[in-house]
Amino acid sequence: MAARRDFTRESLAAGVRAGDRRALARAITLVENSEPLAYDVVRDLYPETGNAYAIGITGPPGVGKSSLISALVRHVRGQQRSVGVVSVDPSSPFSQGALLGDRIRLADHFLDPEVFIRSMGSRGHLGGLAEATLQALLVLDAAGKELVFLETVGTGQGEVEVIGIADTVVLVLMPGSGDSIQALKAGIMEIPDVIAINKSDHPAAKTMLNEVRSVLSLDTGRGWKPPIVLTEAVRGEHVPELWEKVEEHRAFLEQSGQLEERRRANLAREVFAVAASRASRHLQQAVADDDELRRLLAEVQARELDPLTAVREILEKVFRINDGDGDRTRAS
Ligand SMILES: Nc1nc2c(ncn2[C@@H]2O[C@H](COP(=O)(O)OP(=O)(O)OP(=O)(O)O)[C@@H](O)[C@H]2O)c(=O)[nH]1
Ligand SMILES: [Mg+2]
Repeated sequence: MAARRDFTRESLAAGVRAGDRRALARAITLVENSEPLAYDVVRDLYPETGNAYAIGITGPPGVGKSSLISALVRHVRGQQRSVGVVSVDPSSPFSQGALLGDRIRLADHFLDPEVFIRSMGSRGHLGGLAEATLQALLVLDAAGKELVFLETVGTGQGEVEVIGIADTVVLVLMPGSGDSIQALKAGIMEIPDVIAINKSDHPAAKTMLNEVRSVLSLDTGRGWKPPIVLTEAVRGEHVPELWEKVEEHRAFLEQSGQLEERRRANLAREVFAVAASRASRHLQQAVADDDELRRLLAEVQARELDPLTAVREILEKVFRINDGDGDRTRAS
């Protein structure tokens, strides 16, 4: 094994394959910092991935996502399954903030060699958080983790990218998170696969349950009806039931052939999203660096040139695209 901080492409890939914690930590740090070595290692490992089952845990701030993951990890460790946890905090410029809270929540598992826990903030992700999350998942997958939990705060659209790579998405709500109910109802938030109403010790838990049920009754025509589980993460109440629902969803996907389909769609979307975000960054940089392109923008702002003519000229110069379709620039 290589000396400390002395990983080569080969030794790092080998270390990850062997599930070596130090190699895993190093590989994910490299991924976080968009280092070329991470790119090489993930590239080497990619053919060996596809075995881990990824569970996305999303929901508004403070509903108990980390507490639930901690309880779920305890539960699945009872079944001897190896686990990875990636906790993503898009709002945190540094991962330390997220880490502190999660350290407390997930502290029970830090000494367990079969559990690898990592927090990621938005710091330094040239390629975006979704890209880093996908890479981290692939690293944990190649390391032989059977289950990988992905935690991210979500109240609407932003988290979709991060959670979009999960096989099963669990939305965690708590009594009083009415905004999420509205978001679900309005279709801003996609209907998840499983819903946990956590902090069920709260007196308004039943009301919340009824509200969620009524929203879900509007969602027809899917083969899978999202089950709702009332949980109390800190005491581990109904955590086995929640896990059972995740397993049922997995069985449903596998038996109906939808798991493969979903993974294919997720990967395609991920590749497209990353490519689009890079193209968008490239475009911004190119315009910022080019006097002529900046002048085009100024002319639009001065109402001397119409916007679509500027779009056409910019696209032609930056990407050599000349189909004249202005809408295509709205990469998001
Ligand atoms: N009463 C009660 N409190 C809970 C329960 N689950 C979690 N909490 C508490 O809620 C607070 C937030 O829990 P976290 O697990 O950090 O929630 P989170 O959703 O991960 O929070 P962020 O990652 O910051 O969005 C903590 O103080 C927990 O102890 C529960 O079932 N009942
Ligand atoms: Mg958390």
